[in-house]
Amino acid sequence: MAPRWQVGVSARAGLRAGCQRAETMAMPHHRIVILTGAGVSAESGVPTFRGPDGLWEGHRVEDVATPEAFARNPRLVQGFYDQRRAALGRVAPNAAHRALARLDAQWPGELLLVTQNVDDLHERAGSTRLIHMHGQLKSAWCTACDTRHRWEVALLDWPPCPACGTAGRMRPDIVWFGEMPHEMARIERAVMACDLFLSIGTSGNVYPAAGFVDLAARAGARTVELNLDLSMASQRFGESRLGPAGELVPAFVEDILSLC
Ligand code: BJW
Repeated sequence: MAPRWQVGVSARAGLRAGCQRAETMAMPHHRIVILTGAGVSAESGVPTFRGPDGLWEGHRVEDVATPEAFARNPRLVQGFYDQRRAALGRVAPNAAHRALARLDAQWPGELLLVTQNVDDLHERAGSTRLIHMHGQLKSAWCTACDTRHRWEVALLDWPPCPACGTAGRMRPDIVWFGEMPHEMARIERAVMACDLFLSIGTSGNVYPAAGFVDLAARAGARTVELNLDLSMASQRFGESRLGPAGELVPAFVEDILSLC
């Protein structure tokens, strides 16, 4: 399907003015918040959650990605996350991750990339202004002493916590259903203050992330969705553009940076 992207005259003028102000006054006037979901990593070979080849292999993610499922069958859940952590070594950032890293490096105003993804492809592409709101595969959380540790290896054999030494209490540092996503106060402040809210590759099924577009729109931001298909949230965006992130995101970033 052809892209449906249009930049309105006033939006263009606003962005250009923002870039100029950011340069001449050395202070950022244009604030961008980007939300990414599984679709941004799909072209790297990381499965999405709710597609036909859904990540949890026949299980609804809502049924298995819960603290209750972990309590019922910890070996199954630890093993599943161990496999996905190991699989990160076999995937690489794609053109969409690289374009967002370029935007991060070259955008003179404020920018925050909020990812729902637990892979590390944004940081490997070079993004630095980044929050992993649903946790990270390469982090483990000790529920005995409430510390988090960078983690590259398996958790299935219940290693002791590097901080408190307790064995059997390290779990994947992943936000499951019913748990509070990370850094919500900081994210909501940024969303409510942004001029441009951009959502990439997310189905809009999971809250609070799916509600950010409403917060941004209420605050007067321009809201843009880049997604393969129409999502649950499409109607709430000012603009949608349909296609693969690996094509749409570099074109979008080029457009934004060309206004500076
Ligand atoms: C492409 C593409 C390509 C494909 N290019 N695009 C009733 C109403 C409202 C809310 C609730 C409710 N009952 C319960 C809740 C809350 C609950 C919730 O939202 N439930 C829903 C099921 C209704 N949420 C929570 O519990 C959250 N916590 C919470 O709410 O705390 C309380 C709170 C209150 C107030 C403020 C703040 C907090 C926690 C949610 C945790 C989600 N965790 C997971 C982790 C799974 C573990 C794992 O990794 O294994 O996060 S679930 C899973 O879904 C994962 C993802 O980050 C998340 C979102 O999925 P995403 O990224 O959108 O992926 P898909 O697969 O759904 O979509 C991919 C999209 O890409 C598709 O649209 C494709 O078309 C597209 N695409 N290829 C571009 N090449």
